[in-house]
Amino acid sequence: MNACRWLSSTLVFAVAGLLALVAGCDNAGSSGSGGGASGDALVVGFSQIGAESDWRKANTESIQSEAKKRGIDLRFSDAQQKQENQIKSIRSFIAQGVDVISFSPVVETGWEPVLREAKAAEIPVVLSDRAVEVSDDSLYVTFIGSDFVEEGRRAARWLADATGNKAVIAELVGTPGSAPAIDRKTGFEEVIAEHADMNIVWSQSGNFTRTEGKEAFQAFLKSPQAQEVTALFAHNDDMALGAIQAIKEAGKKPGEDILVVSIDAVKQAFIAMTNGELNCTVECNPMIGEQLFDLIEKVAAGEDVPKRVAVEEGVFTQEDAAELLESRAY
Ligand code: GZL
Repeated sequence: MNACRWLSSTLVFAVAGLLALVAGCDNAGSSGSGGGASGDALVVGFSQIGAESDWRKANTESIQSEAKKRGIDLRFSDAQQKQENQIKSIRSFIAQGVDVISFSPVVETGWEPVLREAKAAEIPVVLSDRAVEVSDDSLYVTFIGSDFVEEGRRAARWLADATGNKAVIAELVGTPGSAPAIDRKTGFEEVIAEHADMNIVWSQSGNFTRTEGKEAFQAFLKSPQAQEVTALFAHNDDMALGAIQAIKEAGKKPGEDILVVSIDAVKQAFIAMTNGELNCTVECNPMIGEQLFDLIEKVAAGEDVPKRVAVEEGVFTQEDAAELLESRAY
């Protein structure tokens, strides 16, 4: 996208400015070819999933603040967790002729048509946070995100250690069809399959939100089957915090009657661990703005980048929580 620039009042600059102004505005809104800004500001279209969790809000803040720090013209859209909104935004970015498109895909499938349109417009695509399932991986240049399978394994390993490999488990699943929901479940089940006395007896989506996590678990706690449950595995902290509220309202002690292990490691999870209500949270780092724009700037400059970039993260328990709480950035 060419930025319309306002120049000083001398005749030479005025004429040059007028020509640049006409040229720049001609490109605004036309179906530009993308692939490189003729102005000096890099123009990036970013489609964010929504604001469904504390993790997502921190991820958005990291992306927006890093773009501002770098003087990048960020066209940012919030899809309210709806794929059709993300597809509309990506089409708009193509029409605007942005230099690079980046997005966090709410689910893994259904992206090929719009990614083919971006490729036809010669606009490179960078996946942020979550992966897509496509038949042709040239439809995106690179993907930066966490290893969700390993996050699921880490949650299961903690639970096995904490229970002597014996737990009757309820599971709150993330958004159906999303990479983190699919992969965290895969990793968790891979580890508990090694222990005959660790079994998932109930599994339902809470769509990564606190409200839906509470509602789903509240209903489950009313069932006879809930009486045998000794542990809850939630695919993110927000659903775990909703379920913790439901457990307390049912007259039980979260963290004791029902152990709770989740993923993200947001600040509210650290507070719940200091209160003894959450037992373990596996880190999934949302603060990827710097790494993301390093990649995007390289892609815009036509430099080679790895197809997959991982994000470093750890595991935190009640023993860590008090001393680390203040240092948590999200
Ligand atoms: C994980 C991210 C997930 C978080 C949730 O990288 O995609 O989405 O775990 C968020 O909190 O909603």
